[in-house]
Amino acid sequence: MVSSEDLFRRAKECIPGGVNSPVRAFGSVGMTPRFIRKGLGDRIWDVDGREYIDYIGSWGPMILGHSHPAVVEAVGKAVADGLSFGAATEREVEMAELICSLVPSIEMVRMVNSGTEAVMSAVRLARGYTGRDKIIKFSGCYHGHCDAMLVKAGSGLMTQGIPGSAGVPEACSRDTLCAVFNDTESVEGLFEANPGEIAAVIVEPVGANMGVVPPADGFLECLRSLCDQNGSLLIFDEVITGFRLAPDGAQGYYHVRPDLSTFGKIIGGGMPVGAYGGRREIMEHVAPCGPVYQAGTLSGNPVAMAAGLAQLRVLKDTPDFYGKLNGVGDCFFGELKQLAGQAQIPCQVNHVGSLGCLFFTEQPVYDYASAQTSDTVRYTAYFRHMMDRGILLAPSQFEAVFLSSAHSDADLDRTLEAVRDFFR
Ligand code: KE4
Repeated sequence: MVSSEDLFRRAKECIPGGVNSPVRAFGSVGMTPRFIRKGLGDRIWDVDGREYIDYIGSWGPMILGHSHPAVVEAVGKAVADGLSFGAATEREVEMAELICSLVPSIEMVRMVNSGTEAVMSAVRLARGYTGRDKIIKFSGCYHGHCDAMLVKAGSGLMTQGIPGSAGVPEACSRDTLCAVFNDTESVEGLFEANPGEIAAVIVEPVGANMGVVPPADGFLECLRSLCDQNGSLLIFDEVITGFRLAPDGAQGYYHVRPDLSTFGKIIGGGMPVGAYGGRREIMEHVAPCGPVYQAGTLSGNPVAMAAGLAQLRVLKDTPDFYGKLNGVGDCFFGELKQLAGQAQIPCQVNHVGSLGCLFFTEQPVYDYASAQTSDTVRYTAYFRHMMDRGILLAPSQFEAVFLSSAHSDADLDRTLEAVRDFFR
């Protein structure tokens, strides 16, 4: 039987860092990464035969758990008819119609292959539509790895402590301005210093790449009015929050309507899918009907569409899906918060619905700087403690716990018991 250690050793010979995405390397927890063989429901198995309750959930897509029967069946049927044609298919129309029907701010949507591509395209569209170059983002928010967004990003970049990235020309990041999440004055200041030059503000409506950081009351509303006052577009990066917090994502959950939204993860059902969309008069600037170019060989791939459609239809057709899942999240993270409050170790719990995390710091976490006060050595001890008990969390303090409808009460209770053990 091959081991994770064997595979990691081989992988490092032919894949940078032995992984196809940095966070998978378990670098910040100083361990050999687990190579996964199988997932079913809320469980995954590594090649070494170990079983885990999975809270990574592929970083968000597995909101129904692994290998949901409706998704597996849909993919099987789609594959039988061919994997890709480089031509339009009915499923792309069905996916676009479904997203437009679920998200009121979306009148038109374009499929791409990742969240990064969705953000890159939405930023280009905002620039093309407004004729302006500057973009405001927020420190600690991660929007994928397109050059313009690798400025004080969250997720892997935060874990590695890299403020930006090598290889990004200053010319590409010069027009990306960084504000402070939950600090409206920092945004106002950037607008005042760059009058008439801001194409868009892009924000994760719930920060989930510096750990989980909810928006302060009024923060999203303030971004909306600042964009309106300055003729700039508001872009909600809903790659994580889209179809997780509500049928219409964080924009529905918080009742703030962006001009453009980006999606990924859940809309692919585990397959590589991203999307960006918004008002018709903006989206009609996208080629071939407008001057903003964007394209993709596998965009709207029929197999990926089948997986995404199957997942979105289960979410849409399951009575009170979000009320139930968000309720499970409130209970689970509420109990976690209680344990944290009783613990001798300084820690905080932030959550929104089924998305949350435990920070090892004594101060409340409400932005990038406060998240960085977390004790990552303590987090590593926590991660290893949980893993030893068959519970797989994110191998980084600056990621999220993703709950799914497949997480059983028994598994959630077992997880909380393991947390109690850690705090003893
Ligand atoms: P992808 O290109 O990885 O599909 O999406 C980029 C992206 C865009 N926007 C948000 C809010 C995101 O969270 C992401 C990607 N999320 C990380 C997890 N925090 C992906 C995990 C990884 O990089 O391996």
